[in-house]
Amino acid sequence: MDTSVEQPLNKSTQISHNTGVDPRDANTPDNWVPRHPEMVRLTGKHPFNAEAPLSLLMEQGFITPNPLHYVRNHGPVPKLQWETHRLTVNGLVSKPLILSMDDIENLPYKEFPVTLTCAGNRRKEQNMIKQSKGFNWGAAATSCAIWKGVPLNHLLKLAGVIDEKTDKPRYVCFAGSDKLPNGFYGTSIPLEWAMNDANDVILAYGMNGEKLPPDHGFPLRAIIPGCIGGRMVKWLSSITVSDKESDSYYHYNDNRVLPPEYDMERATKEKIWYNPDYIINKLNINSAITSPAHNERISLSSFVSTKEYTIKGYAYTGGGQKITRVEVSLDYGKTWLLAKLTQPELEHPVVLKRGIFPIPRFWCWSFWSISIPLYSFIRCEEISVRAWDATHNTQPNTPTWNVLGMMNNCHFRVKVNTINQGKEFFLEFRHPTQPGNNPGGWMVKPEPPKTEKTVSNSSTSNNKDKRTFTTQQVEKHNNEKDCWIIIEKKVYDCTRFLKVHPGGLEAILINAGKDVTEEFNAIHSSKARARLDKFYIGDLSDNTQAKL
Ligand SMILES: Nc1nc2c(c(=O)[nH]1)N[C@H]1C(S)=C(S)[C@@H](COP(=O)(O)O)O[C@H]1N2
Ligand SMILES: [Mo]
Repeated sequence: MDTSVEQPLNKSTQISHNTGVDPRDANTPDNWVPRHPEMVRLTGKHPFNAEAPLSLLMEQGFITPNPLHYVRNHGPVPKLQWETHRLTVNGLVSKPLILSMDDIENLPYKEFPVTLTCAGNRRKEQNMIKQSKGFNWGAAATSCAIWKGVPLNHLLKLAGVIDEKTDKPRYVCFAGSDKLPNGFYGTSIPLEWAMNDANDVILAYGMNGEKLPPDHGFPLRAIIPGCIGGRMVKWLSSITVSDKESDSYYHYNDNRVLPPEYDMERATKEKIWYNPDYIINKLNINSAITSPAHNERISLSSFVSTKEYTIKGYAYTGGGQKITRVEVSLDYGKTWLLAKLTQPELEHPVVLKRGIFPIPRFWCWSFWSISIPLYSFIRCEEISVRAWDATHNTQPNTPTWNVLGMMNNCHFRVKVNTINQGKEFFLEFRHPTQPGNNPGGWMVKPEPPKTEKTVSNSSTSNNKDKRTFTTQQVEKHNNEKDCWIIIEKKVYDCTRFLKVHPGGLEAILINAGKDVTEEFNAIHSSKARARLDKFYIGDLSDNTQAKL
């Protein structure tokens, strides 16, 4: 590892970098991709979407070690080779290029830290209000690494980009190598954004002094500082300069904030996906409390010996703006206390080496902390946080639900409860949610107990001659012509559904014949569950254990 990358600001707890293949990936197309066992999986076994446990992420400090960086994969990781991979640069250019990775590595480079954030960060809070179309991100869909790569403007000049200065709209379209149910992953940004040197758009082949790990786009990906993660195409295979935006399905159908009254049906009917006003590019301002952690406790007896508690967290914003202040409230936002801010980016050796722009751009997260006397918790029911940036933009008090569950940035609230165990009294803290289907969080409503009525209303009642199957019997129906699955001990024959499944045929087929409860619940709404009722054929017999 390049030593300039290591820096004193990290109090990194040693985490293993020699992560092997996780047994959970054994029967998936990703059975060759090394992954850290502590990553919290959010979409069952496959595809891999994961975040680090929030406290573990924060313990790493400013730079996130590669194995703990959040991952967002729409499908299987393409198996690419450094030696054979090629990048094509074409479209509105006078000298189209086909470059090898060695060619790219021999071009000038920039190296600097950037915080990547998925536009779905903190989505589970929205899902607790109403299930959106997206899976349950907690507050750790954000991570920071040192990226190294060729400036995109340099490459485009080499290719002889045509009419760079035109007043007509021009776009740089990126395409990945991951073939998904609706074609290759791809998206675009305005050409002008890519050409402005101060925007630092690069095509990266290095991450924290190493080659990119497979999950993060090996061998090449786009890094667009200040932008949502969704535009930073991984496994990059082509760049096209065009007078139109990317034609990828994913450019239009993902990473948009639709008005709250739109559900999927209405959005598609009204073709609202193509409304340019709803695209997300720059990140919005956001912050979260990371200490106290969820379920952290303070014994009231410690009030005698310890006088203070330090509340901590992160904050970030988009477009290179500076976070200028973070405030904490202990009384539901009636009054706010000013937290101490640190911006490790400004002192980072890699940043100092390249020099700070006359007007500094902030591409990274900031950290904040505030020490309060322990007794201030006594009447406190909730700790909340909000950040402000240089444009005096701040976070809203309440979330605005939208069908893709994007850009949630309402005040992050941690509840404070007093509990007792025997004679001991504790303060116990609860975060709004826990990532994935993990239980816990004050926003999570307890499951209503299953009454006779709810059971008889469910799919079982539609079938008079109810059949039962063993897991071994279900396992045999594992292909495109005959495909059964198990969800919560119910067996479904979804052969007829395969072709029309919105998530694609593959998504079901890799689980054919298996128990998919975890996968299904991670991403589907109750509506989807209702749609499945038609395919219900019977129950799993009690003497077989469902394999999870
Ligand atoms: N080719 C490709 N690029 C992709 C994606 C993908 O699924 N395929 N996911 C995008 C999304 S939504 C995000 S948030 C970032 C995540 O990058 P990471 O997995 O390295 O954290 O990659 C983006 N680039
Ligand atoms: Mo994302």
